[in-house]
Amino acid sequence: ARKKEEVEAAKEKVSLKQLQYYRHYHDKVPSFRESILSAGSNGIIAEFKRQSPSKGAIHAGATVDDIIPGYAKAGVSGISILTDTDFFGGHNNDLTRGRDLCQLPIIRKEFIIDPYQVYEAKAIGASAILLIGAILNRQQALELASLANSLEMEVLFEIHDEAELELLNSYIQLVGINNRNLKTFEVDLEQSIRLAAQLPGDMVPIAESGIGSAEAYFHLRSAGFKGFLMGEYFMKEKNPAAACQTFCEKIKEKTS
Ligand code: IGP
Repeated sequence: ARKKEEVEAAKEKVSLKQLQYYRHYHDKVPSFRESILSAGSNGIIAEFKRQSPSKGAIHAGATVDDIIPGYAKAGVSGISILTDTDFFGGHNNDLTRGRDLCQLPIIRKEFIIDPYQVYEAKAIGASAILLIGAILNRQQALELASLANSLEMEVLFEIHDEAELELLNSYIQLVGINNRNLKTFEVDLEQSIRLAAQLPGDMVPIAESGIGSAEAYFHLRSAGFKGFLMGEYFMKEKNPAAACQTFCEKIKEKTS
């Protein structure tokens, strides 16, 4: 309900028409699908996150300028940037700045419930939007995902249980399985692996949350996951980009 009010206020401030004059609205953006599936890609999607409801402050005062170029240099496959302010301390400007600082695909991490937010994602420079199964019905999922595709953005659709498989549609390119139970905040990789086995074959499976070791990464990878969304493990460090670099090097060593 709070998000609904926030979106209504945003619409009053910046009309749909005005969004089309944003610098990035007509940009051709890089594809997550291509980046993740390309040869030699490590599939890591590094997240920029200052705080979260489960952890509180993770890296208060972090700036995109300090971190995103380093994530890119480390060799990740993509970037995730939170734009939700109330829960995650993020801003639309964080994403726009990120777009200017690297060539990687960027996902807009936001609680999307309204088409306006999809246009907004395009205007600030996103390659893809996150849609969260737990807060959408089938009709909304279809409407928002097809709109994203028509604006040449991809869709990462997040699910956390079998029932939410029903919400998937043909406008979804990437399916995120959240390892973290949003009610208990517990992380269970095995539950995600069981769920991944039931996905339609053409959707790229992404493991989300709680990944904090090379062992967990390889375990998920050998179970068929192609993408790995990692936030806190990097962001909790004083130098997140350096932590990301170290992790990517470790992965590379063990892969070859
Ligand atoms: C990253 P972690 O545990 O590595 O910081 O998790 C990401 O998966 C998590 O931030 C996330 C999220 C979300 C955030 C997953 N789904 C939905 C906001 C909204």
